[in-house]
Amino acid sequence: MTKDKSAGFGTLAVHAGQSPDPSTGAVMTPVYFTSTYAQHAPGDHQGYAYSRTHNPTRTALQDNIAALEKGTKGIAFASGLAAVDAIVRLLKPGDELVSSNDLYGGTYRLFTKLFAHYGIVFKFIDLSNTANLEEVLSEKTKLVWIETPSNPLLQIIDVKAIAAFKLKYAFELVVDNTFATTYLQKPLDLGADIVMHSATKYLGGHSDVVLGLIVVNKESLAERLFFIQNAAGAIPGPMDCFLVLRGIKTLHLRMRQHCENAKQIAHYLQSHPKVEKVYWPGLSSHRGHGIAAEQMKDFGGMISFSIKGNKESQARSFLSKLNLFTLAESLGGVESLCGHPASMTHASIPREERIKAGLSDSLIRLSVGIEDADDLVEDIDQALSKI
Ligand code: P1T
Repeated sequence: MTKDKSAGFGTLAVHAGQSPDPSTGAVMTPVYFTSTYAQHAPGDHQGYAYSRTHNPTRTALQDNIAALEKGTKGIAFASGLAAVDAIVRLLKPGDELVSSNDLYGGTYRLFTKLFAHYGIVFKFIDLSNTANLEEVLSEKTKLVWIETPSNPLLQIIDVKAIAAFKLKYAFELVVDNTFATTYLQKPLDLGADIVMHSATKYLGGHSDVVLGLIVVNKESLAERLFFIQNAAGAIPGPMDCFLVLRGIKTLHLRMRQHCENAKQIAHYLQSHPKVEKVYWPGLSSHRGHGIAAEQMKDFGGMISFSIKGNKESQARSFLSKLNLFTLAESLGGVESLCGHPASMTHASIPREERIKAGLSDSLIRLSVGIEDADDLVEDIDQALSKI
């Protein structure tokens, strides 16, 4: 059996970065609950001196995600936002970051409410039309930030087309791969420089851990990000690393079911007379369907939709009638969740910005789990029948 990078996704998901523990033979990576390590003489140790800098459980996770994303280095953080924070720390005052205008509210808040105070300039534009990028790029642009599919409107951004602008402008392209996951999409292969994950979502997969991951394939970026990881110290604990390592082992199996269930629900919603609009890139009516089919293996488990009449009260009423879908923040767990982005995950974006970007008060977001699709459709059907 090969465990090298040529192995298939499932093989890498289960094995990459991991081998039986040499001291005991433990098949699962031990959870190294230690803050420090004995040294033979000052500075003479086995590669581990202090757990903010290195921890073997974290190393296994970092090597695992690097292999899956086809990068050279993985760097783990205490949360998805801590990973975003580390990437923006690559910038200095006066630098510009251009971002797509549909993105997780917490990322927007970190950009505009924290980093903007340090003189970094943020520009938010619609990047589902990549031609818009030309208008804002300059020699000051150091990062271009995209989510594809985006949160919560499931916009698709053409990663290769954005990467092509790097021939003319010197920026690093960051792809937040949280919604697609490394199973469905490989941003580094498409020309991105930095891939970022809220591993809290599909990678962990069981809604029991908060963690962030970054993968790069350039040594210079890896060095700077490892420096930030150690110098700023927003590291995940070993138990959290273990939980994400364990989650990733079944990522491919779970994602297939998430995608299949989402497909059934999206088609059901699309044909329902009370439904106004369905946002799921697998529908041929979706604006980004063609690009999604090219750059993704399948279309993912996230769906947003609106109800005819476009009233917030209807959205709230629908959400209150669901039984199987739990009303909650977050996504990507085995269980189905539902949410109201305007008042929940994206409430930190000013309403007028949200509306401009197309995120209405009536939008409903579903994180489709791996339960039986028929049961999920039945739940949505009974909730729609009551409004
Ligand atoms: O929650 P945390 O692990 O810090 O990750 C932040 C984050 C980053 N990027 C994307 C695309 C995300 O969706 C998130 C977190 N999102 C939610 C909690 C949510 O319900 O949308």
